[in-house]
Amino acid sequence: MMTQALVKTEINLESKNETIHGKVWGQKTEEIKFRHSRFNGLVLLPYMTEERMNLLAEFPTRDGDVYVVTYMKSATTWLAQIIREIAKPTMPEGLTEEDVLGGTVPCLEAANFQHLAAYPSPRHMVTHLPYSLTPKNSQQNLKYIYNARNPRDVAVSMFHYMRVLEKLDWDGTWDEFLGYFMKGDVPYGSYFDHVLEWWAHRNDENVLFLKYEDLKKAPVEYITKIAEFLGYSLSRQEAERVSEECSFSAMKANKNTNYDRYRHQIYKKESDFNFMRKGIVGDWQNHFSHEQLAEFNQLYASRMNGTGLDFEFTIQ
Ligand code: PPS
Repeated sequence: MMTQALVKTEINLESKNETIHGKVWGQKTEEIKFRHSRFNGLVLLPYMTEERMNLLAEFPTRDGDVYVVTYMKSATTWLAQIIREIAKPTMPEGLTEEDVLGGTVPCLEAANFQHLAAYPSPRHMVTHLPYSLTPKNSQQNLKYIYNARNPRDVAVSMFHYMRVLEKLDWDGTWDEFLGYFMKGDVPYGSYFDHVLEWWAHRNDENVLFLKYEDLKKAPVEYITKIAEFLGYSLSRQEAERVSEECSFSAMKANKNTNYDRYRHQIYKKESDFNFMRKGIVGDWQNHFSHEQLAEFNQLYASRMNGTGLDFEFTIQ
């Protein structure tokens, strides 16, 4: 999923009376120097206006819906592609992959609800919304796949991404960004709140809680688990095929997953940013100073100790 979801026609169509098209979204403040919006105290991407958030709160769920949920930069796009390869979701009649951000696995926050209503069941959608704001309906059979990634690499990935997003209009330093991240003053709020709220629901029957580092280490095993959760039974050979189609290099070369088609709408003009940036575990080692890491580890311990949730920060 491309978080800075700026497929303008979609956002525009969702707007009830006023046109958002062409308007500068969000604001900068003394404390937060990138453009952002806020909803009930939560920092969000600038296009997520109060109007849009209120619409999202009333999102009409449908029996069979599958929501892929992640904090930003936790490989939403990877999960979406795995789902495409397993479930083979299709576009609604009359819409092409180019019409809706995410195509066959659309992004909930960015999409036009009329478009989402037209998707055949079961719908598969991606979102970065925190637990409290993710659509729910106890009368329906809704499934959630949550993918968590270690926060050091999430911070690094988010830093690089936010610096190139045109609408955020920010090119601050890593040091400045890490300050925001540790305070939770980044789009979608505190990383720790996000993962821990979902972790608390990891044993719910309709929740599959995964980790990026596990997927990296054993893609075939976890792809098989995802398939089972969705009601498919994959042979080892099929799971291996999915794993290959969804490898970092395959996705980097695939126009449906590298988001290059949106680059002029999303990135700063001068940027040669690649959405499929590095796709590794451990890039944090190229960014954190000794002091930053010590401070970060303190925060990590204060939030994670005793929760049972932990991450690998390097893998072989
Ligand atoms: S977004 O914008 O928040 O929706 O981005 P998201 O898709 O969640 O996360 C992008 C990061 O996921 C990495 N990625 C992958 N890593 C390994 N294998 C595969 N197949 C894969 N697909 C996406 C992507 O490279 C981004 O991480 P970084 O560290 O920046 O490279």
